[in-house]
Amino acid sequence: MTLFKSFFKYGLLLCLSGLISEAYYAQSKPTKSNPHITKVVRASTAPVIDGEANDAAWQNATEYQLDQRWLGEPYTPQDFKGTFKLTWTSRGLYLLATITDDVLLDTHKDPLELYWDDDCLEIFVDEDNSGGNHQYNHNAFAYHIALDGNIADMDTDQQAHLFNDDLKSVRITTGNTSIWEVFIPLFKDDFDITKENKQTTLQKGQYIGFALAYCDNDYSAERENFIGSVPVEGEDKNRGWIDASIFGTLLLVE
Ligand SMILES: [Ca+2]
Ligand SMILES: [Ca+2]
Ligand SMILES: [Ca+2]
Ligand SMILES: [Ca+2]
Repeated sequence: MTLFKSFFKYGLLLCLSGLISEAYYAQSKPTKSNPHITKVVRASTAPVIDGEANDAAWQNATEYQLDQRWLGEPYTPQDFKGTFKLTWTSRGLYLLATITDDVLLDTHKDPLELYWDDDCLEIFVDEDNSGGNHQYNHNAFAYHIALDGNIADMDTDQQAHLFNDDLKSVRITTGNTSIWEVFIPLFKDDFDITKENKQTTLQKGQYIGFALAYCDNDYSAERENFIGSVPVEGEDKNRGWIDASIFGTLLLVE
């Protein structure tokens, strides 16, 4: 076979395999623009939410970096460093975040006042991975978990409310390192804070919109950094609280 023929043959093969995988991907990929897909493996035993990372489910779970600077100046690893792991059961998502932060600051004692300017872990979740606006609706949620354990987000009345009865979170801090272990139930966009809401039963093959972030403030009036888990295109990267299209996508697998 001449060199030309061999190039032609393998080029054609590569092209065909590309088309096949493209067709498969098109069939299964989510419709929103952010292509950042993370496979999350099911836990055979759900982690105990106690701030201890010794659960079997966490031992082999992939660790991801929390390293996308959405707001603020460049920072050092002493100022902030974050990693996280995810797993799931039919009941919901489980998160283990390990955060190094040199100064823990909780200036606003009212949990509904400027909670994003205190140190907090922020969990973005979009049950059906639809993307789109969620500022004052429940197309998606942006749960802010404060150092005192309060969990706040905006509701349809355009006011902040507590979601302490929905998620379960425990933080244990040793030195400069905090472990946040969180159970995150999923709710559809007809969620009504005044009613009992039915949790979604999670299934293999399901896509979920998800991002994680940390608001780091050490000594300022407003947060110094906001560091997320997914890259956000464009100048304005503080869009997660409004636009679920910037979230990444989780794919639930066995
Ligand atoms: Ca645990
Ligand atoms: Ca810090
Ligand atoms: Ca949605
Ligand atoms: Ca801090």
